[in-house]
Parts: sequence; structure tokens; C-alpha cells
Amino acid sequence: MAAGAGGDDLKLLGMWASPAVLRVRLALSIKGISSYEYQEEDFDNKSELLLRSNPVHKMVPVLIHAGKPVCESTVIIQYLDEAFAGDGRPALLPAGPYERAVASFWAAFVDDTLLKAMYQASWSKTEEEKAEGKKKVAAALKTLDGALREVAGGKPFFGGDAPGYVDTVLGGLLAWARSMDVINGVKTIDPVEMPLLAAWADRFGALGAVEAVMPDVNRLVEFSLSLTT
Ligand SMILES: N[C@@H](CCC(=O)N[C@@H](CS)C(=O)NCC(=O)O)C(=O)O
Repeated sequence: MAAGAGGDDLKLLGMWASPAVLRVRLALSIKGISSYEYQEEDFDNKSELLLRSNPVHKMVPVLIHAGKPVCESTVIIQYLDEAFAGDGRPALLPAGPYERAVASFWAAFVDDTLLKAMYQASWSKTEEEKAEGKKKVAAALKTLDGALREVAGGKPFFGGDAPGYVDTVLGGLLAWARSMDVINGVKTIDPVEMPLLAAWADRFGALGAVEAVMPDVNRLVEFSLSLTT
């Protein structure tokens, strides 16, 4: 097993197309933690390690740090931020309790509202349900466009001058949003309707630490279409 930062063993159980896994990979990359072992899971034949490490949900991502499992993507990012603090590593979560609460609120919004809408838009049974899902995606993204103005106050990222917790949580959905662009022939993050968020997506996607872990959009398109056929 590769030695992680600080001499600790780090292993990530994941699946390449998972937005929940991608956000953890983004957090690791932005924090400059590169020496971890990545284990790709086959959902039809999950590893003993995954079943043992996440016996409640049996889902990825799971981070195993020095033999101890941490589950749930947002919990993993918070854990990484605390366990790998200092040493010149950027902090993802803000220091102040109020700012942390605000960041947690928006991260929960991404999961509870945007992610659910994206599932509905992509994988509903009927075209009507999909169309309804697309409307919900657009509404959630517009809300995030407003949040970027409110929370970041004109700064380039939700985290301020540098990407932070909300950027990584939302960033995990960026590759999927781009695959929706290809499939639907539209701009999911519409630069006219949500200009701040569209600029954020371009800026965030162009970061070296982000490009390094983003999955190939065409591969995601094929994967997404294979789930609907
Ligand atoms: N709330 C969880 C969601 C995790 C999740 O949905 N993982 C999916 C991949 S995106 C999974 O492991 N699916 C396998 C299965 O359902 O058997 C998190 O954020 O970590």
C-alpha cells in the first residue's frame, strides 16, 4: 500500500464514474495528497474490503486511513481536511463556525436538490419525468448561481479565492453535467441563465488539480447511455 501524506496509509475504494467518488478525488488532489492507493470496485462483485468497510450502505466512496474506514463522501472530505491540516496544505472548510455552517448548507443543497434532480433528468423511466428533472436541475443550478454571488461575494470560488468544500462537492457533478450537455445537446450550466456558475465551472475545471482527476466525458456519455438502454 502506498504511504500517504504524513506517513499514513490511505486507500480509496471507488468507481470511476461516481460523482461521490470524484468529489473525494478532487479534495485529495486540491489538498495535494497524491500518494494514496485507489481500488476500483465492480458493483456486480463488490470486494470483501468494501463490504466489510461500509457494511451499512455497501457503497463507494470509502476512505481507509491507517486501516480505519470513513464512509460518505462529504464526511470523508471533512475528515481529510482535519486529518491532513497544516504542512502548507490548503484548508477546504472555512475556519469560522458560521462560514462552516453556510458551506455545509450548500453542500447539502447540492446532494439533496441538485443531485436528485440530475438522477431524475438522466434515468427516469418516462420522458415526462426526465423533462421535469431537467427543469429541477436548471432551477437548482440557478439557485447555486445566486449562492455564488451571495456566499463568495464576487470571489472566484465558493471557497473564496481558492477552491473549498462546496467547490469539491459540486465539482464532483461537473463531469456528469458535461456528459448531459453532450446527450441533450444543451448547455446544462447555461452561461446566459447562470453566468457566474458557468464561469465558475470553466475556472474550476481548468485547475490542474481538477483536470488531473476528471473522468473522460465521452466515456461518461457512453456509460450514462448504457444505463438507460
Ligand atoms: N451519499 C453517498 C452516496 C454514495 C453512492 O451513491 N455511491 C454509489 C456510486 S455514486 C454506489 O456505491 N453505488 C453502488 C450500489 O448502489 O450498489 C455519498 O455521498 O458517499
